[in-house]
Amino acid sequence: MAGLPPIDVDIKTTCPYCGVGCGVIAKADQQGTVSVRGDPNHPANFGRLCSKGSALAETLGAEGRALYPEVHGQRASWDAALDLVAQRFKDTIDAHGPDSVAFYLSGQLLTEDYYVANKLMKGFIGSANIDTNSRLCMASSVAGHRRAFGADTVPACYEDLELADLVVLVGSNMAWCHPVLYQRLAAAKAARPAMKVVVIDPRRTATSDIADLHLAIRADGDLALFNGLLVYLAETGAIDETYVSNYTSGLPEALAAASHASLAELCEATGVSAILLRRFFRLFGETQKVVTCYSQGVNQSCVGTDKVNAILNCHLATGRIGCPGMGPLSLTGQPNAMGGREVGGLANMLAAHMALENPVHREHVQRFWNAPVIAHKAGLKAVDMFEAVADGRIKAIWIMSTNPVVSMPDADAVKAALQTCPFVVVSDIQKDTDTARLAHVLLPASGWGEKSGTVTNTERRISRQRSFLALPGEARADWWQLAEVAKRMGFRAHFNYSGPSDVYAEHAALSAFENDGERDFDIGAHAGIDTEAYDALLPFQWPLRQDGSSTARFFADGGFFTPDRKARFVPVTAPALEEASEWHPLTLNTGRIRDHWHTMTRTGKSARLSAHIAEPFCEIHPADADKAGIGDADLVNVEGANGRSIIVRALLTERQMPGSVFVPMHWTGETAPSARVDTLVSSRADPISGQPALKMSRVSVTRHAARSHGFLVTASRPVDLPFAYWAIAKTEGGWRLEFAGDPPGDGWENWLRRSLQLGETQQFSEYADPRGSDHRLLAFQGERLLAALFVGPKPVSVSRPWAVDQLSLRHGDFQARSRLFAGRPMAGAADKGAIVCSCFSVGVNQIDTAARGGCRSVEAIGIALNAGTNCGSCRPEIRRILHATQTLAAE
Ligand SMILES: Nc1nc2c(c(=O)[nH]1)N[C@H]1C(S)=C(S)[C@@H](COP(=O)(O)OP(=O)(O)OC[C@H]3O[C@@H](n4cnc5c(=O)[nH]c(N)nc54)[C@H](O)[C@@H]3O)O[C@H]1N2
Ligand SMILES: Nc1nc2c(c(=O)[nH]1)N[C@H]1C(S)=C(S)[C@@H](COP(=O)(O)OP(=O)(O)OC[C@H]3O[C@@H](n4cnc5c(=O)[nH]c(N)nc54)[C@H](O)[C@@H]3O)O[C@H]1N2
Ligand code: SF4
Ligand SMILES: [Mo]
Repeated sequence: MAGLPPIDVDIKTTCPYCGVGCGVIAKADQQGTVSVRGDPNHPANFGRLCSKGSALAETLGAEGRALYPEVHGQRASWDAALDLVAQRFKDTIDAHGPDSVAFYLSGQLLTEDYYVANKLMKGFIGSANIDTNSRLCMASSVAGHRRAFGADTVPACYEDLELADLVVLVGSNMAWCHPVLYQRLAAAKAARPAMKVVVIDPRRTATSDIADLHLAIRADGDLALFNGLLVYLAETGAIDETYVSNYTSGLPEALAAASHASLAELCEATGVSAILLRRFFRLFGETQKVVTCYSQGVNQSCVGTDKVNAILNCHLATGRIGCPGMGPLSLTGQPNAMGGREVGGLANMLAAHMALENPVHREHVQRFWNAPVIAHKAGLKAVDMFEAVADGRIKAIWIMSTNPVVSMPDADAVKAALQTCPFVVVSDIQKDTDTARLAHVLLPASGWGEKSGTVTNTERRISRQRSFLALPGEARADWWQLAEVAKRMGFRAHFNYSGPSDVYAEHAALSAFENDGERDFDIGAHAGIDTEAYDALLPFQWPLRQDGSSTARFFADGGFFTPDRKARFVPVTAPALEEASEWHPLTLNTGRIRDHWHTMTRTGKSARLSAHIAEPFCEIHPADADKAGIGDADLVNVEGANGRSIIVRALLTERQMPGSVFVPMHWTGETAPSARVDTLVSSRADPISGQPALKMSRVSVTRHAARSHGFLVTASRPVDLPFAYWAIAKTEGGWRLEFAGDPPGDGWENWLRRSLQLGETQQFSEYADPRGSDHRLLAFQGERLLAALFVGPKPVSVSRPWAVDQLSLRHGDFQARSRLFAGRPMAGAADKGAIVCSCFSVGVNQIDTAARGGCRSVEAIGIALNAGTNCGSCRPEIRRILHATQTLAAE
């Protein structure tokens, strides 16, 4: 495989997190120390990186890596492990047919990995039981595109955001989830203040801080909203009649379906006042250059596909598509969500944007692959797939680059299904993920920096990921694992790739195979590309046809991929309002935070990224909290309609709408076992796309009573955690732990000694208040703090950032040590407060003080404190703090 890794050489690669797809320049020195910076020449980011991208080097550590194959928890050779996987899959297929096996993959795989998996399953095993976490992410957008355009085409590009006069963000927290694109938008708006931004989200998020208009929409109110907009556009003469008659069909039917609601009903269905509705409609109607971006607030819904089409209908009706500064833009979440779609790695798709249900396409693909069979019907989509595992229809599953025991809805059912499945293979870079723990065979994968291939971002731009690190232990690339199993299943000649460039060349050739402009996805220019050219590949947008022609945008002049080349309006109707439930009165909305990535197997390794938000939480409106007797910083039980419940910290905020709560998806069995939110999330899915409604389950929230609450900073990770609630996070020099539950039977000191595996001779300093309820214990080694434990009957008021800093300071004399008992800086000394800027570790109190001292802008704060001057991800929060301080001063 790959030769020696380059030392002290700048390697151009791509960030492995979100779908913005930023270019990164990485370098490793002799000792393996890695540095990263943004690639100034990459057209996605022009040198910028967000907090996660800038902290990439901190997430590459050896800690927890899977280093060699394991079979039933025992180390095994690659040969033994691969033989076993091939044999078990073959035996299962022989005994029960091809549909008794499945692959569950990920939008974080490289295109080459994905291509090999899809080819093996659909062309050689002969089943379409290959689905991916993109089902939870992009499926509704794919289905919406295919219904309207005849293909899964993203018509716009990033530059359109900068050229637009109105940008509408629907169900997207772009400031936190696509931060570099958000920064491009914010910069464009600052340079051209006439540009307007509308945010449509039930919550007031960091993204809404630059919005001219925020519509706090009721869950799933989007469908009524965009239907209302379509009717408004028709009534006010904003329809582009020429575009509609030349390039589309079905507007009258779509209008008829949309026309039912009165204004009052529209207000009811959307939860938005008539004044704000009119303002939005007028803005949209009057502005020609409109871009509508949408993400999980649209896709993750039982009516996700209809929501996508309601948005596309408005763009088609006004002809605002495919021209500079105009168009719908589905923001893709994962780094290679798009690549996965291009190779057809979903249960209802074929390769190269061909359709599984189309016999001509099936024949093309089978002939191109020279395959013995070809899947002829759609396979099981994610939710159905795990149900089939549970009821025994699927008897062998291979899970690669995803953590479904955490991220699937009804996650405990998924866990139980895997526990009973006869054969589970997991390929991951980490060995202790909640899913990897259930593997019969664990295959160690090479990770970012070690692997090589291509990814496609939101704007159809294909970039290389290049390796610059040696493979750790026996880790191997995912495509290689799949190809080796394919060979062992008897398909040697068809999977004999010498490297990822071979796979890519074949993928490119298939995209052009008998494609006379009939299919959008065409990178025929790279058919048969050699390794040298592949290694030198610069980022480019598809299509890039054999003759070198390309296009940055689609559909300005029609040319849709339907049989008559016309786009389809899809008539959609808003769902009936859900009945209020007495037992589960609140809507559970879920999603992401700024500095963590999904199940935290990588970002959780960085102290810097763990500082911003270190605990799972439930955002709740103060009025709802009040009704339930919940105070800020209380712990709460969130109970789902399935009777399961989680424990998380309450965060009272008016940014949350009454009747709805928000819980992030990131915490796991490894980091906070009582806080796996997907155990409560219902697996109800959109009937067209199969995408589950991850943002609208029913829950109730009550105060969680615990006898003891505690906070611990410690140099080593505690091993024994017997508490109802705990959440652990990495810090500089150690760990921080929040916990609550019954006090340990043998006392705090014994527990601490056991949990931190401290020797019998370890001395503790102890403070207990006279009533015996407040305990503080300190352990030192020389001048170094090993552990500081703070326990009380209520959530303990300790300054967390200050306590964390004590781990890396020296504590020379007795006085300095006993000061730690206070749990906060001495009177007069500064307490920086909760971390806002993770790059420079600047806290909210420091920003507040600087604001009171005269700093009036985000730039001024940057000059005074450096905050916000590196990655810029915290700039929306700084702006918010400045605003709050200034408002208070004015009162
Ligand atoms: N920091 C960070 N960034 C990420 C990721 C990460 O884990 N961490 N993951 C990446 C991935 S894979 C994805 S898919 C993207 C997701 O990116 P986003 O979709 O932007 O993120 P989410 O937080 O899932 O949800 C977006 C918003 O939808 C809102 N919402 C909920 N229900 C509704 C509704 O009915 N209507 C409307 N209009 N809005 C609603 C929520 O309040 C939330 O603010 O982020 C990518 N980027
Ligand atoms: N409630 C709720 N649930 C959600 C969502 C939500 O908004 N709300 N969002 C959904 C969405 S949009 C998404 S995309 C999913 C994401 O959910 P997951 O895909 O389950 O989350 P990740 O943590 O990204 O999992 C990636 C896994 O791959 C491993 N890995 C990293 N690199 C490699 C590699 O190169 N090869 C291999 N083999 N493994 C690797 C990581 O260690 C990790 O275990 O969650 C979904 N679940
Ligand atoms: S915005 Fe951040 S997470 Fe997304 S690709 Fe760019 S650097 Fe990576
Ligand atoms: Mo996603």
